[in-house]
Order: sequence, then C-alpha cells, then structure tokens
Amino acid sequence: MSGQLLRTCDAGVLRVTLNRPEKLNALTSEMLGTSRNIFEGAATDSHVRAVLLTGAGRAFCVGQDLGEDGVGPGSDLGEWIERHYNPLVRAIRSLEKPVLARVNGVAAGAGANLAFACDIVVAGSSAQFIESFSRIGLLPDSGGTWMLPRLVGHARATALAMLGTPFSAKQACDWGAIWSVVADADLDAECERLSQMLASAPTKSLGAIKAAFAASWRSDIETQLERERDLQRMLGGTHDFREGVEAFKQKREPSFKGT
Ligand code: T3D
Repeated sequence: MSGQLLRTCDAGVLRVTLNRPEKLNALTSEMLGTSRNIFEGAATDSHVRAVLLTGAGRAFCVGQDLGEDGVGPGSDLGEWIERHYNPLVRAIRSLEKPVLARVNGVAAGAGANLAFACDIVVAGSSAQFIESFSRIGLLPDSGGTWMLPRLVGHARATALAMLGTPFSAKQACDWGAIWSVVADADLDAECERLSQMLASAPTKSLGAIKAAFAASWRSDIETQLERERDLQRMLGGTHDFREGVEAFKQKREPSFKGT
C-alpha cells in the first residue's frame, strides 16, 4: 500500500489514515481507490468490527487534489465521480459495521462529505468544515446533497453549500451534523474510547441499526415496521443476543463476539 494511505488493524478496530499532510490530505485517485478497497474488504473481514477514519497532520481532508490530471476544466467530472468517489461513499454507507470519523482539522469539499458519510463523527475543537464546492463552480458531491439537508436541515444546507462559508466543529455539533466536539488535546483519547466501545459491541446489532436507519429515508412506516421485524428476527438468532440476555440475568458485563 502506498504511503498516502495508512491501514492498521488492532483489537477489532481498523484505522484508516489519509496521509498527505503537506497537501492537507487532498485526495488522489490512488487514495480513493485504495480506501474503497479497504472499506469493501472490511465488510468480509471478521477481524474488523469498527473502522476509524482520520487524517494525518493538521487537516482531516480537503477533498479532491485539484492538481491531479483528469479533474481540471474540460474533464468529464461525472466519469471521475462515478469511478472514484461514488464507490467509496457506497462502500462506507453499505458497510454493516460502524465507521467513526476523527476530524482532526479542516474538512473541505469531498473531505467534509466523506466525514458526514461516516456513522459517528467526532471533531477536535479547532476543526472546521467547508462545503467549498461552489467556490470553484461545483456542487457538493460524495453524497453531500443527500446527507447535508438530512443532517442540518434544508435551509442551513442550502446556505452552507451556496455560500461555502466555513463552519466550526461546535456549529456542526449544535446543528446536528456531527456527534461531538472535544478539546483538541482530548481527541485521540475520545476516539480511542469510542472505537474500542464500538469494536466490542454486538456488531450485527450495529450493522442492522445502520442499515435500518439508512433505509428509513426511502420508506414509509409500514415498510419500516416490516424491516425492523425482519432484522430483529435475524438478530434474535445471534450469539450476541444470547450473550446480552445471559449477562443481564447474571448481572455481569457481556462479552460480545460480533456473531
Ligand atoms: O474535481 C473533481 O474531480 C470533482 C470532485 C470534486 C470533489 C471535491 O472535493 S471539490 C473541492 C476540492 N477542495 C477544495 O476546493 C478545497 C481547497 N483548499 C482550500 O480551500 C484551502 O486549502 C483550505 C481552506 C481547505 C485550507 O487553507 P489553508 O490556508 O489552511 O491551507 P493552504 O495553504 O491553502 O493549503 C496547504 C497546502 O495544501 C497547499 O499546498 P502548497 O502550496 O503548500 O504546496 C495547498 O495548495 C494544498 N491544498 C489544499 N487543498 C488542496 C491542496 N492541494 C490540492 N488540492 C486541494 N484540494
């Protein structure tokens, strides 16, 4: 794997680090392809029970590397998006395991929307988000036009996208775009705590929650009730459900296996 992307897996937590700090982790096609492969591989890797996505250095990610061949004016950006961005967003959204974004600094363009595609987003207090697309004549991609209005509401999403105004981690949290904001000095400890918590949780339960919430946006209540019934039936047959109930009865901590 190239040094532009770091991957380690330990105690059920797959850590993926965007690693071009001198370019604020601007995304190259190589990074996009490799990260897509990593997320797709995580789906079937039983050692992986949670994923932590972060950036090296002072930024989380500033989106597409605007200097890369094939993305300049006159290029077929639709083809670029379909080949490089949409597969990655689909891989994150369809992964039935939790994905935690550790936003350690600026998240701009597709970098912001990749964070919003993750399941839980924790940002350091100095981090900021920028829907910077309109500044260069584009619209939010990487699922941004889908996620942002759902996270922050139509009015805020529209202004953020049209104005390209940076918003702080605190604003993002107050508006419901992210889970929490912590002091920069506490970011590592908090993300470590959460990722370990997620990796020792009943993985199939978390996967079902993710799938059901995602499906709810395109479903009516009747369809969703049926979906909940079917998923609960599946979960009722898992080891972790048995363990959860046993542990409750025995007044001890459960030991979930993710099966
Ligand atoms: O185009 C398509 O294929 C369609 C897909 C689009 C997806 C997208 O993500 S479009 C949006 C792309 N991203 C942006 O427009 C953000 C551009 N960056 C910025 O506006 C600023 O860098 C920030 C406001 C995010 C941070 O500013 P600042 O002052 O803290 O840092 P800086 O000095 O601007 O950047 C530091 C270095 O990173 C600098 O390199 P240098 O001059 O020291 O060698 C800068 O050029 C580089 N950098 C920052 N963003 C990008 C980048 N290099 C390539 N691509 C970038 N997106």
